[in-house]
Amino acid sequence: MDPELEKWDVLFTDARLATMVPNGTPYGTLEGMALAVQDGRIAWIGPMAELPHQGAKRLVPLEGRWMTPGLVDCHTHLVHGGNRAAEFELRLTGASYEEIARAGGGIASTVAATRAAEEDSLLDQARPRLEALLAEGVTTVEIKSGYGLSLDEEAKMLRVARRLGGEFPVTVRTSFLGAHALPPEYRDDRAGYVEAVAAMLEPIARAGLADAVDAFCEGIAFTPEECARVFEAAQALGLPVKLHADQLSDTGGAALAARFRALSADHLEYTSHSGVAAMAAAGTVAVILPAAFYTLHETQLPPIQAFRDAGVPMALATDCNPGSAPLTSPLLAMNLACTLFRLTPEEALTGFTRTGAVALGMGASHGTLEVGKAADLAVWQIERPGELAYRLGFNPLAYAIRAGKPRHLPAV
Ligand code: DI6
Ligand code: FE
Repeated sequence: MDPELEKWDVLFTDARLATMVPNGTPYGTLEGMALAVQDGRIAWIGPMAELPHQGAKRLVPLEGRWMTPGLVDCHTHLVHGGNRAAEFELRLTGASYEEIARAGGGIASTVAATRAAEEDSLLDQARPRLEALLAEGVTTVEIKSGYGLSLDEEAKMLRVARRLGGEFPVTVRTSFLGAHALPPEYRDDRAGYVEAVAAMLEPIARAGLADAVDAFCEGIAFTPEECARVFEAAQALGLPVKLHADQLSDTGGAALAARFRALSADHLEYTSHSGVAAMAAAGTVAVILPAAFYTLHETQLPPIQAFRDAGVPMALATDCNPGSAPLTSPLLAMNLACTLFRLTPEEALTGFTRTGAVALGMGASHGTLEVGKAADLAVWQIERPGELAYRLGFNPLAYAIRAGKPRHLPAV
């Protein structure tokens, strides 16, 4: 056989690996390592001294730099029309997020801007936000619909999400969030809209536009019973579910998510201890979203210690959305989670890698540095992994690799 064919595609040498696989050391650290990539997957990991003489088509000496799994941003509303800076200014004069929503602003104003935008314009608007995530090492991103609120408009948003995945070196997972808000044309017919959402699922699924189904369970959005109706329709189609749960009040959202074996329940500031226990029993991931807490001046802390005590895995995400979390920085989300919620930097990085992947149903293939997993990697100019959560507004990414392909060529 041609010896060239035997060679690995890429070989990283002299690396410090934060594998994020529990091995008794913080971050699952392995030092003095080599990592080989073949066909977009991690093919070999081992000490430099045990490196086989296989050779590689491309050799990348890391000179002791840290490598982590590529970041997984498991909760975003990245595709949307317009922005809500005016609402930000209103809130600073005293109006609350809920008051603005009840007065017809909030999500409804983004629905109007999203409906008014052509598909290509939505794509143009989303690109720079995605580029900002990629610049900080994101290799997988979840993108929700939820600002269209009709079959055609939700499908438009999800097509834009799919197109972003085709255009950029990133894995995109989509969630259908038809039950995000009541659209104006259904103002007096809640039940009718919930049935309409349930009916949207089949064509959305048939078009391959949704990897999961999400809903907003909240006083200003949908009741647990209404969300359950949507979840039943999702499960009948074999689609996994997720839930915006207990963000502004305790509506029993965590327990509802657990009842449907949701991949994740997200936000959770007001989740009760019985909700935590239900999530633990169901294996539902808690997605922590500190940017929304920060932006809304929330004071109710999510039950972080209860999640730890119950063994509920915590993921972390930007929640990138135009209202409650206009954030496109996973590193700042890590800092906020540590500073506001007392996550450890290791929990924060775990939340953006291993557990973020689990929250998307991708735990078997993504989120850690392990042989056989996707070669989605991030290389950082740092002395210790805790630096990723420590700074505000500084990006130490050297470069990222997605499916084995360097996104930015390393300067070697
Ligand atoms: N919770 C959120 O964080 C976003 N949606 C939701 O249900 C906020 C959406 C927005 O304000 O536009
Ligand atoms: Fe959200």
